[in-house]
Amino acid sequence: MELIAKYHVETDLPIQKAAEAIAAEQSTGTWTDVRGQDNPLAARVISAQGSEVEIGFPEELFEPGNVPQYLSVVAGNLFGLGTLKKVRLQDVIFPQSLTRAHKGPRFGIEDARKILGVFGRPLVGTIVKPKVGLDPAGTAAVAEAAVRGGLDLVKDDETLTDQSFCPLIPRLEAVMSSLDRVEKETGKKAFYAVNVTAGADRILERAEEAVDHGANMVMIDVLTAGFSSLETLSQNLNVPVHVHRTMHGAFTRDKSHGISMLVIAKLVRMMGGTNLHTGSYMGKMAGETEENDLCRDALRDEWGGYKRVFPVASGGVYPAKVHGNLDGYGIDCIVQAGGGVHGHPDGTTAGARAMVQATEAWLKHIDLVEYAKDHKELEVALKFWGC
Ligand code: RUB
Ligand code: CA
Repeated sequence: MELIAKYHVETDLPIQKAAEAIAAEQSTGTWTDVRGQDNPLAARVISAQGSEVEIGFPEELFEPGNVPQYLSVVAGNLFGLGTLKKVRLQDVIFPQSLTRAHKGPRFGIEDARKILGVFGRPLVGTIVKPKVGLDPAGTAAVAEAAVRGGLDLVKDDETLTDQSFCPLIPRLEAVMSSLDRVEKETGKKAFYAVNVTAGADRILERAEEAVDHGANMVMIDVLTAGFSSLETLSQNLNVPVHVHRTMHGAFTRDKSHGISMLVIAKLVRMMGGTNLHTGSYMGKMAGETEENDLCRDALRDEWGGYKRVFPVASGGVYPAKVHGNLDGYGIDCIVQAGGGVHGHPDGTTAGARAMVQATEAWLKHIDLVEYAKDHKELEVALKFWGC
């Protein structure tokens, strides 16, 4: 069995030669022939046409379970090859020997739904804003207001971890006691994804401490912390893991160079994320529709025996953007807004209600403007931000 990697390549070389250079550099070869390079670990060119190349890597090249090592092969030195002007890793088809080496999510879509008791509709979430500057009590007040407005998930910003202005454990305790109060009063449950991102030497300890102090979900910035840190969390914690993709633009944005979001989505599912930011169909960071579709399917289709993962539509989302995102992602997704909740003229609770109402309208196949006629928070939001 092989691992198959698909690349987009721009080069002045004949495409076959460029493909051979990638296969050699990433397996047994180097810039000049060396004795013994034609050994069974040599990668082969499966196809090279136009600018699209497929390379087959023998599965024995890989150390099962070692995700950094997989990346050093399929996404390693080739990006620096002087003969290639641009190269983008578009997709990776993993052999069973590697998918079997990872357990995937302990908590998938169905588990998260059971915890919340929410079925048959998308989850609606928020990022606490302002993203930094609030203290623990301030963060908890915003979280409480959001959940009182009907939201299912509240999360930290990717830049908030354990800084002195808002230390993690006091913040977590304040938010969880607010959410407990809301649950006792109204029966409404919500996740708080506390950002436990830290260096590899501390992340598990930090996450375990968070769970000991009542965390019902943790969040990790997977690309800055590393895929193996995500796997460490997902396999050791008894709570779902929300995965933010900050830094992805450095390699996903250029459609002819870098690494596709699809590859990141597959790795996050293998490593056990429960929710992954996959981009908005409409919003300030709107991705390419086709790439969003591919990520959505990679997270939710049958694959590797893994549980299903929620795609998260986020970034510049507000009520008028909800329908476009739900048309793309369907019911099994999380639609999430920061500014689009807390920037509502009537405050966070009203902003949360407007997002929930926009979601209800989509579920009922009712036009947003029509629905807003008897849903005042949505009406105010549409007037304020446009529709
Ligand atoms: C969005 C926000 C997130 C985005 C990142 O805030 O804080 O970091 O999710 O984008 P707001 P993506 O709703 O105020 O724009 O999810 O595409 O990685
Ligand atoms: Ca953010």
